[in-house]
Amino acid sequence: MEKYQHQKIEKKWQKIWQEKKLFQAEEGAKKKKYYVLDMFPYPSSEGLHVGHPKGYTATDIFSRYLRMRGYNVLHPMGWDAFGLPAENYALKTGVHPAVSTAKNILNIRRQIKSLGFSYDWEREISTIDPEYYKWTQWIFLILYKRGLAYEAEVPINFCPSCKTGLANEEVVGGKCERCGSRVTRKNLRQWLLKITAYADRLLKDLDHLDWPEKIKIMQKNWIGRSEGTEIKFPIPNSPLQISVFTTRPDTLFGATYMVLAPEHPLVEKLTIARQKDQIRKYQEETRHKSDLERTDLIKEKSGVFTGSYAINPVNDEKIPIWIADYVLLGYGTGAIMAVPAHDQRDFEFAKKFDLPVIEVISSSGKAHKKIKKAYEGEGILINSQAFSGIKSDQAKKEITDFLIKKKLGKRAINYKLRDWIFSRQRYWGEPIPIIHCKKCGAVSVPEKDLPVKLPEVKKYQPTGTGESPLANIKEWVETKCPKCAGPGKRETNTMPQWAGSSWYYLRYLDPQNKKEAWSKKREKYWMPVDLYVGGAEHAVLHLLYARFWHKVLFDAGYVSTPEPFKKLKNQGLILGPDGEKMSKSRGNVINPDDIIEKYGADTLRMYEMFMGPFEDAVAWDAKGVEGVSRFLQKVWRMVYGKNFAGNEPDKKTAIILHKTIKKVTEDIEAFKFNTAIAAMMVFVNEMLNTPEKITKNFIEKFLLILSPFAPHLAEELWENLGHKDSIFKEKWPAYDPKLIKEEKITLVIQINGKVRDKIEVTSDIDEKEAKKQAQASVKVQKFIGNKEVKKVIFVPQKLINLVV
Ligand code: ANZ
Ligand code: ZN
Repeated sequence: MEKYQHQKIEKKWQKIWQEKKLFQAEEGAKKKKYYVLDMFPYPSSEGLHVGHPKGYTATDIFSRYLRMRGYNVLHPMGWDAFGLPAENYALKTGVHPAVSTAKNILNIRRQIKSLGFSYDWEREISTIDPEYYKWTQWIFLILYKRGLAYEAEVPINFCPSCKTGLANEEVVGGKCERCGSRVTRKNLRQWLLKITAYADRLLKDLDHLDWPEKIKIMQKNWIGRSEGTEIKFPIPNSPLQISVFTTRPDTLFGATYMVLAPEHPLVEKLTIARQKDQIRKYQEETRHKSDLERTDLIKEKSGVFTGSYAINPVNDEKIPIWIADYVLLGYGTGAIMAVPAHDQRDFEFAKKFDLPVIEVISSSGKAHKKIKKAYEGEGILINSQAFSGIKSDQAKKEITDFLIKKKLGKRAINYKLRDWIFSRQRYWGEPIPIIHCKKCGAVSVPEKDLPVKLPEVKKYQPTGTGESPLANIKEWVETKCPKCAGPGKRETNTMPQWAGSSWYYLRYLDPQNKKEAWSKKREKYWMPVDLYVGGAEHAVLHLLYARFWHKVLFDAGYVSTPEPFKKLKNQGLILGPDGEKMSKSRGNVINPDDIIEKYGADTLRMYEMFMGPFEDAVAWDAKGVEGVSRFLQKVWRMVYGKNFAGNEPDKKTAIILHKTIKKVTEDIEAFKFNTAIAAMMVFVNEMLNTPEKITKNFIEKFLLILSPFAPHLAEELWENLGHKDSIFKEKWPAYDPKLIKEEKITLVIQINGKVRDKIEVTSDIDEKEAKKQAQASVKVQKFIGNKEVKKVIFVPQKLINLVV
């Protein structure tokens, strides 16, 4: 008998599937559709990680299963190919990012193909392809036309020695990752996208999504909606006012000082001559700090008095105005009223600078003699004149109404979400399709001139003025204004890596379309994505950006659903054999190529599904791989070259089969691949005990349920049984519920925890029926007699315990 040679059969079937285009999604079919999407990979030079196949195998099993159930399945793959590593590599070696990226794609495509996934390769896309990014630019222009893309001076991280803007990830401990110099903040002209205009919808529509609760909560926190009051504090003998945003207007009588963010525009006007030097010095120090450092709760508070005062609008008290770095310019109004008795940061600040602490909220309604730390909860107002004795909730309303009447307040909603800084001073990204004209301002590149192609450059070094290397290419930068035909200059900033991945699932619908980004008809048929699978690390940014773009496209009439991804699943990490996160430096990285070569793709696929629950992080275990490999060899020996007699199996054997079909079917639907595989393993062991009972029809059904998991092996054995056509053109086997019902099991009967009898019952017996039959047992009656059954413990299919 021939041995199981994975290398031979896997290559063979991958070739046949490809040639026959077996997994192509159909256009114009009347069938029910299902869109199964994987998060597409970044083609890194390291190639595929064993973590990738975990998600990809799950979606592959699911897609193959759905096709066998008669669905028209769209299951595509592509490359998220712009990105920093390729550009940094170019900086070091001079190799064009397009060259290194193409090489990486070649390698990672080979790896993905070697796993036998059923992608529709006709729909492969790459975000760096001008035919692709043409439409990324087109979407940017939709945003621009709708007033959702704008230019502004924004403080960004800037390295004074590299003379370039840095992403947050490139700042390590306040220093430039590349040269180690101290990073400072610099205002640079940037393009921003107005995602804040969609904050409420991005929040509300989460409710309708079938996503992990954990991810929804992360998005909610990121959007960070809070309701509160904006209060104006007048400045005596001046037309100026300071606006603050607070969620606690009930604490207004406890405000004993105010704080402006050091960059606040009023600081200049409010600082008295004597304080100017100190204030300037403090402002300068703040420029070197990140928001994260500034708001760190355990850090020692610091600040400087401006010399000016404001008036508390509820009691006309004069309170001093300070600046301090714990107040951020970018949140609320960039200024706060400080209530030391009820905000711990304010409390620490007040202690340090000897400012008064006035208790105005008390849980009991009584004042405390000494305050050792801020009480941040709600309660009953004290020391608050006419509002004393009222509960926080009510007081928030009444005090706000009072301020509204005095025209010194209004209700306000604030979001933590900021507009999305969308430009990068980088080469390897989509050019932003804008031309700057002295007369006409920022003008869209006309659609007929898209794509604005990325030109060749000689040097990838940033220019030193905070502009991208594109600014060095005079012939490219200098162009004509599309509006007035006067001289124009191209925008030299490029888009961030998030751009291409914010809409790629739409291009898969219609990747060859030269006239449109996608056709309306296809969009209507395929969208939304029914199932999206990927790592939880994309919980916030990618998923939020894609939802934002999708909503804009929805408003502009280009898509028909308000949300792109109906259902989301996150695969858990695969850890190294040592239980730690895999990393080169730890030396615990498993290379999928090695596993495929030694054991085969089917073993790798099945092992990754068998490791544990799909969402859990599980450590790699070489013994587990061996176990799965032995299982597949067992299946091979059970089937290959055998002549099975008869067609219908005997009843007892049929029951086992139908039970297994039911279990595997339900587990695939629930993404419980590990228990589906366990059931198949049990099944095979039982069959090997009575090999004479295996019939042809019977073994075929088993191969059908195995096929999504180990497609190459199943296909080869299917052929070996005499079939001319692919197993993947077959229907998924149905199970017979009647047969399963007839299955008998042994139920253990306990009285007060002691085994007293064992009876044969049907496997679907419920608690009520089990109790009845147990009480009918003669052996049991001896122990119960006339006693009353006080409690019943029932373990389905196993035991019943009567407590008397
Ligand atoms: C007075 C007050 C009293 C506050 C009190 C809290 C407790 P969330 O829920 O996150 O929206 N705040 C407002 N703008 C700020 C800024 N730019 N930088 C730092 N802190 C700022 O928080 C709202 C609260 O955060 C506001 O309510 C304000 O402090 C502070 F017993 O105002 B509160
Ligand atoms: Zn012009």
